[in-house]
Amino acid sequence: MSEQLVLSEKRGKVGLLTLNRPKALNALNNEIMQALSDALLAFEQDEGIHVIVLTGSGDKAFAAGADIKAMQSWSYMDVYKSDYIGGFWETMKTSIRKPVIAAVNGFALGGGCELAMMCDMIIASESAKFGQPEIKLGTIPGLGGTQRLTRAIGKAKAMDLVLTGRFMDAAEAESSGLVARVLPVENFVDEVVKIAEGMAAFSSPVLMMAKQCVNAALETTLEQGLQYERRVFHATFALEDQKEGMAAFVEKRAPNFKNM
Ligand code: CO8
Repeated sequence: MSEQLVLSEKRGKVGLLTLNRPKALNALNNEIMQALSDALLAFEQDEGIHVIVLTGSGDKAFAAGADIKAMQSWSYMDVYKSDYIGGFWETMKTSIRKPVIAAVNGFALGGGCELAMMCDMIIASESAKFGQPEIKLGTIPGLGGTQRLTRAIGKAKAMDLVLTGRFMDAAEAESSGLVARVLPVENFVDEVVKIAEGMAAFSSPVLMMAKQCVNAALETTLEQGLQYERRVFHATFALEDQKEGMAAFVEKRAPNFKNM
């Protein structure tokens, strides 16, 4: 039996997905991206799961990029026709409404860094290394590296990484704004899952609404974003969970969200 390319595990209300090509530092090919897409959609459809965590197997890499061995002999038409990996973002953008945390435990390079940036939040281990080294291969980032990285860390740092191909360590990634938190290497994934469990205890529809609003900030003018946020804020008052959350606060007890 062939090895599973993406391992899927439920930990309470947290869905943990692990890229599983450790010998190739979890390099991304069409098969692993299809498996990841399927696994994400399965958790999206599972009402018991509120938050998804994505990490890499082995202790060396989240993902060391697109699979260079698979790509090396491709012609322009091969890449164009296959839209190599490109369709994955469509799934993330339109179908995955639950929060996805990238737990980056080692190298997140090229497509690996781009995959982490497609997630809603990046938590890095102290050993994490980020980079867009495509320039060394005679190509450029093709999954958002020039766009998302620039929005995340600004032009100066993005130009530095994209034009020199150098790697950025976890501390620099955190101070640059790419990474939300840096955690010790020891028990790293378990600690990220704990953070995810904390989020997963909240109302699932409200988590989705909050995610949608933060993402809107990247696509709209400030005025449009503020309008959008206000409408969604109003909409939360139609939820039982808003009634429960505020009642629990007033009654000095823990809320019991029903996800409705
Ligand atoms: N693709 C395929 N195999 C890889 C990759 C990769 N990206 N990265 C590592 N591997 C393999 C190695 O070939 C090696 O396999 P083998 O033992 O069979 O030779 C194994 O993983 C271990 O790697 P190393 O021996 O090189 O390990 P080191 O610790 O010496 O080095 C590094 C680790 C620094 C991470 C090094 O492996 C490296 O530089 N890897 C390549 C990083 C890179 O350039 N990434 C960018 C790839 S291009 C890309 O991602 C473009 C995305 C655009 C998508 C476009 C869609 C439209």
